[in-house]
Amino acid sequence: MFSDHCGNSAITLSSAFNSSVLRSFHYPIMYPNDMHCTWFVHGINAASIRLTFDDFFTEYQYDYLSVGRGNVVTDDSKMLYLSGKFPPNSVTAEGADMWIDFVSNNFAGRRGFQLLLTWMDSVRKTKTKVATTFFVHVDLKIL
Ligand SMILES: [Ca+2]
Repeated sequence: MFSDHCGNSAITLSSAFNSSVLRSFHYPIMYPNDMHCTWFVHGINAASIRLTFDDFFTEYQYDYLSVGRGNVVTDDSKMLYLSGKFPPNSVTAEGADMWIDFVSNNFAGRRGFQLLLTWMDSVRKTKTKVATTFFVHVDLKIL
């Protein structure tokens, strides 16, 4: 497993830096085989964290993205388990923490994903300063 392709596993959002982009390694070029990446998103004083799918394409039934609430990866906290190319528009985890986990198997990649992570101060209210002025790119690079 190539966890060294995953970039920084901790992604912090705050009212000043309230959104972040998470891309799969090499996006939009095919991600490698045998990857296992886990990212933990924490929003300082956030009421919820929203993940929006800008783009998503993984090998159907073999390469999976999981998303859950909280800061521990468990089946109980899992909210989404996705492969292929038809994600929902977004998923929102109540609370200040969300985890994201990606696993690819030993053959055949796809272009991967680009996800927008947004800090929210209530369950359905997004702060307005998202994305343009305060934009943090989390580009996944070999450490
Ligand atoms: Ca695969």
